[in-house]
Amino acid sequence: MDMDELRHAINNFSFDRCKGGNQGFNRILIQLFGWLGHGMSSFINTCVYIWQDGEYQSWAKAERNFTWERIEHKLTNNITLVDNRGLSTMDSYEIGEIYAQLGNLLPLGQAVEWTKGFKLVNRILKSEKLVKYSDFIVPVYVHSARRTIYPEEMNELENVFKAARRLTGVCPIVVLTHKSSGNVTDTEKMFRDMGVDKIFLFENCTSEDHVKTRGRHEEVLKFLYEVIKDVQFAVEHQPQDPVKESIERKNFVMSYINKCELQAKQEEIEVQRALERVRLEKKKEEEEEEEEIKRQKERERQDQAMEEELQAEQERLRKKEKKKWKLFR
Ligand SMILES: Nc1nc2c(ncn2[C@@H]2O[C@H](COP(=O)(O)OP(=O)(O)OP(=O)(O)O)[C@@H](O)[C@H]2O)c(=O)[nH]1
Ligand SMILES: [Mg+2]
Repeated sequence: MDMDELRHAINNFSFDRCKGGNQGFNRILIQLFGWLGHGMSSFINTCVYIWQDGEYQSWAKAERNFTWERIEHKLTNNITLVDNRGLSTMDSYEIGEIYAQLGNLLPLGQAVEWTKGFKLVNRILKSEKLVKYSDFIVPVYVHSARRTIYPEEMNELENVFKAARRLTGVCPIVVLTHKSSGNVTDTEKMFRDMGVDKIFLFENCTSEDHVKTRGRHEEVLKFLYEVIKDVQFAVEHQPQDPVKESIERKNFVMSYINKCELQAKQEEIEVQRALERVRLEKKKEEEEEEEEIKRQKERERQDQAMEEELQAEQERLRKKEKKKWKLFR
């Protein structure tokens, strides 16, 4: 397909044109997620700039500040890109929030919070009337090719990708940014090893560098085309019932939160137990030290008594000797 054909296919995508009809959907939400500063907002700027093919602007306010909210950027009547707050630790609170987003359980346009405890459950329950079941979410993980992935992070990411597929019905797409300055070959291989099959390489457009090149245009159009093809496949081949699936997704996310909470409580109990063990051991050591001091004192007292007894005996003998000499004189 050439670029015009790709553009035409993307522009004309509509759920109504899928075999079997729209199944209750009317919009694709391309939900970005990834580490802080890896280029999510710049990727949105790149897509909008290339799609509109006009003047460059920083629509998603990259470069100026961190993103804190899930801000939507409409591309076509049926496709919207959603910016996100970047992950900073990838702990269970951040992952729980991402799962809730991918499960379409939280509304757009609100601050992204890494809420602890059961606060996320409350936010999900409060959001029930605000989310649109007609949105079809496509998970897109944005990662800078300048940053290597550590082995423990790979395991975590693999789990996140599996959950993302389960929550959305599509395999997450990976977007590698900083293509020209990062270690693309190794980073790409790591994602392939994790089972990711759709990886797109980008040198994002920025305010300093937004030259329109054929390569950039083609990559953005191919990316968007893959998104619509994945969605079309899912809608045409998997039974879709947005309301029923929303309940299943909610159960999945709730049980994840529950499991993390139980694990956190269990860890806390184990920490308390370990502290108690250390406290008891210390107490025992102190008691033993005290006992030893007592024993030492007792030994000293006995030595002293023996010494005194010896001296008294010597004194007695000396006196006896003296008396004997007096008698002889
Ligand atoms: N050279 C180059 N710079 C990039 C690329 N992507 C992003 N940047 C720069 O990296 C910095 C962070 O990019 P953002 O797009 O703001 O990153 P983000 O993921 O939205 O980060 P936060 O919202 O801050 O969490 C900015 O200065 C961008 O200009 C890229 O592919 N190549
Ligand atoms: Mg951002």
